[in-house]
Amino acid sequence: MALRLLALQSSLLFAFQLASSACNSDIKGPYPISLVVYNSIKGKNLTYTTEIAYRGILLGAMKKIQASTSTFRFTTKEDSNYGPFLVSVNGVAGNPADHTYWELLAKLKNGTTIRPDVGVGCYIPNPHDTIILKFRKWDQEEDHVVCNLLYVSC
Ligand code: B12
Ligand SMILES: *[C@@H]1O[C@H](CO)[C@@H](O)[C@H](O)[C@H]1NC(C)=O
Ligand SMILES: *[C@@H]1O[C@H](CO)[C@@H](O)[C@H](O)[C@H]1NC(C)=O
Repeated sequence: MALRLLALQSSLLFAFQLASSACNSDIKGPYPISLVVYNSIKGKNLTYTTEIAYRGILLGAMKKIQASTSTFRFTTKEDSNYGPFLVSVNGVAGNPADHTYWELLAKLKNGTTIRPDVGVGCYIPNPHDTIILKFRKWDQEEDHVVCNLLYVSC
């Protein structure tokens, strides 16, 4: 009887350990990303690094950087269709009259730079991504080509 109880107890314990280890392996830790503020008009870059939650959104990482340093500030404007639109970074604001805006780019681990097809509230950086916020004009000759291609494909 005692032996049977012991056997039951140990098999229960085993099942518990199995279940808890399966759960633990589902919990994935935060991972590092970098953020480069690339001001192509003033020609100066600023780089920040932070840890982003597993599959966390870029906006969360940007808020985290903003909270931890006095040298990164940004503002957004809520768009009813697409969520937060990045308006200004470090006091430099995009302006429809000047055709300027902050472009969102991501340099992947393999070196390829992509232009995400969603904004900061939807983009989920990959581990070790370098996010590039690039102040630029949207009516530059090359822009038209790049933008049109991207918009057509989405
Ligand atoms: C023109 C345009 C822009 C212009 C808008 C400036 C202007 N005043 O014209 C510029 C070049 C600034 C732009 C930028 C971006 N855009 Co854009 N844009 C468009 C486009 C082609 C037309 C929008 C439009 O004029 N609609 C007509 C007007 C009357 O309606 P509206 O509601 O007033 O339009 C405003 C919003 O669309 C807003 N807007 C434009 N793009 C974006 C993107 C985001 C994330 C937000 C929140 C708002 C927003 O600006 C418009 C003018 O004020 C659409 C695609 C389409 N054909 O609809 C993509 C589109 C809206 N853009 C898109 C994206 C992804 C971006 C960028 C994130 C690209 C990038 N990687 O940098 C950036 C925004 C970065 C940031 N700072 O937050 C996506 C949004 C998808 C999504 N679910 O998030 C779309 C749908 C294209 C696509 N790839 O599928 N964009
Ligand atoms: C700024 O960053 C961009 C994007 O990573 C890069 O192409 C450019 O050479 C950098 N400029 C300077 C001055 O470091
Ligand atoms: C890098 O990875 C992206 C996405 O996984 C892929 O689309 C791209 O072709 C890759 N580039 C290179 C140079 O391998």
